[in-house]
Amino acid sequence: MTFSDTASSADNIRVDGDRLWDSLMEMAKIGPGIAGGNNRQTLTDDDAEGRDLFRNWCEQADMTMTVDRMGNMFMRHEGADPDLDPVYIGSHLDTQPTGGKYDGVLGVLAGLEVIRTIRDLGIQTRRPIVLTNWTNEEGTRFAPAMLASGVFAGMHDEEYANSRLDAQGKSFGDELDRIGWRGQETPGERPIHAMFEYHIEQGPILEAEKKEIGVVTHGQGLWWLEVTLTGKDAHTGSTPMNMRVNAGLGMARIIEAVNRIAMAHQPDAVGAVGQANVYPNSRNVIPGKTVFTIDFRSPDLDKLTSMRSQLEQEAAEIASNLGLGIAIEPVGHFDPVTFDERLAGMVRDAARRLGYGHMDIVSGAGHDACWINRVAPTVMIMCPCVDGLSHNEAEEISPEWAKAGTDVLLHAVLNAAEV
Ligand code: HGY
Ligand code: MN
Ligand code: MN
Ligand code: MN
Repeated sequence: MTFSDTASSADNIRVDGDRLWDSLMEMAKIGPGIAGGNNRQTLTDDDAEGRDLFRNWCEQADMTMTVDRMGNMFMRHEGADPDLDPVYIGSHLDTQPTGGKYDGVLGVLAGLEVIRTIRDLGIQTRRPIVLTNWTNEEGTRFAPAMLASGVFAGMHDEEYANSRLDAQGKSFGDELDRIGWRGQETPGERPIHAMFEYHIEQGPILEAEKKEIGVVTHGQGLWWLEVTLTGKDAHTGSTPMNMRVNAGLGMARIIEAVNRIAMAHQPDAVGAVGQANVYPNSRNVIPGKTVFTIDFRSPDLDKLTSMRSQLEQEAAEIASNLGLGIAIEPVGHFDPVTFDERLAGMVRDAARRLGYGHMDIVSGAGHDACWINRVAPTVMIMCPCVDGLSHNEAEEISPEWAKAGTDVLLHAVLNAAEV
């Protein structure tokens, strides 16, 4: 029975919300955090264990797996016409060190629930459906974020990706080989008919507006700038204030400048420093070196560019005034994203038919879909999260929210797989 045969009664097709929630809780047991969330960082043994569980679940649903040279996992559910370009769904299984249970994981396991539901109902879609787990979306262990989907979309080459180092000096390539998840397929050699990524909002808008569904029409652009300040280690007690070359003071002034510049570019601009290292990091040594990463974002390309150039100018002045050496290296970037309006219409139509409150929204966070959007029609679906909190172990969603977005994903995918 194909989906179009059931179109008249399709509106009452729903996913199994309990089965979805059980899968989320099962996956959350792998790489647990210390405060109820997850620490399942990319290419760790925990990531490998999560990949194995995901693969087992997909194989139980008769899906066939292909892995590319970046470790991206592609689980295929066959369609009536196997020669047609597939519809892609999915997200990422890797988490922040102090991440939640749903960032990325919801999109992967909701995609699995869509396939499980299609199989339970005996529906055969015209097009195949491919469920993906993209390697290293977070970019916290190996910068930049969305590294492997970026290689897939032709934004980074494999040599660059494999050379990225973590804080212990281990490379992406060595770690991918160590956990045994480097496949054979050349990244990007896969025609995509349409890509849907379902993800928690990671912000406060949907909950505040009491909408179950966010139809993501745009995504913020991003600059990650790694700053290295070089001063001089010296004794904090015996060195006169006018003789200090204090890299810590320089970092403090630049962090304040990041905040001030973002505030000056409101309403749609953000900036922060989340990662910082002070050397030698000893209580009684004036820091001779600091290394920290600036994160600027805006949906407005001009604002994004203006924040970066204003910061670089101010940072150079701050360094010069303090006698510090300065180096600024871009370690992550993507322009603001406009997603596919035809696919967004399918999401709105599904939410409307299913009776879920929905609104258009701009994604504050970056996602693999931001890169895939460059090589295929792509859209995102979002669900609210409690207090808009994410990248925090207390990240929380409700089972009802999880199910609502998965119902919408199911219907949007069934629609896209027929055209
Ligand atoms: O940084 C981001 O926006 C994503 O969570 N990697
Ligand atoms: Mn994510
Ligand atoms: Mn994230
Ligand atoms: Mn650019």
